[in-house]
Amino acid sequence: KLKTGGIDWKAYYRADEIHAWMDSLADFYPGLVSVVSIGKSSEGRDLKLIKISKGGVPKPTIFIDSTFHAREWISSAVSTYVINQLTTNSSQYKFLDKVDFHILPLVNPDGFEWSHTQDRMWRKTRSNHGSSFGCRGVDPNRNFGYQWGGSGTSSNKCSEIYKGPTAFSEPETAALRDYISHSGTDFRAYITIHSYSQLWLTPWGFTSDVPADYNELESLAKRGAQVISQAFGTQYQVGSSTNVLYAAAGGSDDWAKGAAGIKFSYTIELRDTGHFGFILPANQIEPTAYETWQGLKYVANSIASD
Ligand code: ING
Ligand code: ZN
Repeated sequence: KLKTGGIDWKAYYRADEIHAWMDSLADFYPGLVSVVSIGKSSEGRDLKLIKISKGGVPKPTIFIDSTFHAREWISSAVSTYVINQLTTNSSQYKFLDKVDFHILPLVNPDGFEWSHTQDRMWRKTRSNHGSSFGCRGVDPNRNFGYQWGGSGTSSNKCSEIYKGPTAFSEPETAALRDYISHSGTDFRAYITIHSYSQLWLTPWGFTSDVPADYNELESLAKRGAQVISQAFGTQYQVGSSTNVLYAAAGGSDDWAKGAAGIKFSYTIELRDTGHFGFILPANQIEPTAYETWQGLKYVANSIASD
């Protein structure tokens, strides 16, 4: 635990605590870490992204985000665990000579705070699109501009899967798009962390067809899932979103692959399979984060040796 802005993986933390901790890492590891705000949420919160790089020439980069959905608290507990590993144990990870990481723990900080203070089961953003019933928010994972508005989305402002009035209507999804498209980074993997169901999902979400290079995506995901299971026996299912779960257009992984051209684009649905669901007890943070980190290291190693 650092002296300033400390968090741990025994409890869930608030947006301000997570963001302050990220800033403290940038102070503590100036040669390894930088923190930038890639934009602001509807309610004006920073969208803080941490870059972890040993420096030198720009390297192939793994992008990880979490907390698209407000109630999926375990997702940012895992992404912060990854950040903690990559910073406090950086010398242990040889792949950092070959790859950089850009990590955005709280894509939807407004919804996350709403889930902490008002409604534990909140999913969407907190934007106001003029619903006559006073309904707020858009499903950020239906708001991306690749096949936007297709299967598994809704035009109803009160729906949990409201796609928004237009693609990228939300400042949060627009900021993510702009960062990935314009930062000039060579992104090789896009990994968005959700919960729950224990799934390692590939595109597409808009169709039951699979990408032309599906065999490569599936092979890496299956090996990653195998590595996860070796920690505590947690079983993950692997396949495309539509085929394993349900059709849902406008997801960020479809956009990352289809529009941004990032080859290894995945959605990971963490523990559990429904017993606790979104309300995963804090005593499962450490094992969940540890096992997921094993799978993510496998991805990092395979991109580093590419
Ligand atoms: N599940 C995802 C959702 O947004 C998903 C599933 C993944 C849909 C990828 C589309 C693309 O509905 C959760 N739990 O949020
Ligand atoms: Zn989700």
